[in-house]
Amino acid sequence: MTNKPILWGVGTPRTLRTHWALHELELPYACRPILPRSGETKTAEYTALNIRQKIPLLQDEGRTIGESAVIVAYLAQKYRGSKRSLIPEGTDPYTKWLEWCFFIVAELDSASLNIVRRHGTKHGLAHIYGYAPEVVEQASKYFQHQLAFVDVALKDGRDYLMGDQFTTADILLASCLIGAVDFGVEICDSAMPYLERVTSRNAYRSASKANCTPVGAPAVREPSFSTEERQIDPD
Ligand SMILES: N[C@@H](CCC(=O)N[C@@H](CS)C(=O)NCC(=O)O)C(=O)O
Repeated sequence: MTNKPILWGVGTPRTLRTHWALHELELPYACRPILPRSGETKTAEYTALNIRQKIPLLQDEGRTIGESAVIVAYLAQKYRGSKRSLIPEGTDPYTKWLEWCFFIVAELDSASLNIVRRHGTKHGLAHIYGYAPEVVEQASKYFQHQLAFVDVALKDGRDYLMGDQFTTADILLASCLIGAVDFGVEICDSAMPYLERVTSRNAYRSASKANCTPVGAPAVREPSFSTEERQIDPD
């Protein structure tokens, strides 16, 4: 029995967010590397933990926490004030951070990129949700329109969304920018150097490795294929 947090899920930008936060905070954890659309989110064992049958999911000190943005916010809150704090102090910075987090999840992810991903063919899921090129085009434009607000912020020369401090808002934003590049949606000028800056962090690199799909994993796997626990010790 382990007292370390257990993170369920690998292989998607949403799971990457949660690995990244754990690596930023240098927290040892165990990973159950299950994949989406593999059958593994639908097993009885996993459904008992997460009735929504989605990854990522974090188990920590008796808590079971779903939703990638919530998991990273939970970790940030739990380890706030530490050397590697991922959440700003003070009511005004906290409120601004919260605004960025909700904006990114609602506008950049749910209202646009997720639609591009579901209905597009470039690394997308059109084979499951249906091919809808006009919808993809509109959602891409909407993403770019919303990203203009990020552009205005980054153009003042700040390193991170909250200024000098790297926070979970950057983890959320970077995961969306990575997704956009992957799906062929153009990102604004200031986003490129920002993305290079945040993805050159050691924690990003090690989290990306931890988030890798197990080598040789077939698209549809037997429930028992990969549910062995991987122990991860961020350096
Ligand atoms: N809003 C959720 C979305 C989670 C989600 O949709 N996860 C997908 C993979 S990206 C999933 O687990 N799908 C279940 C499956 O396909 O088996 C979050 O951010 O955590």
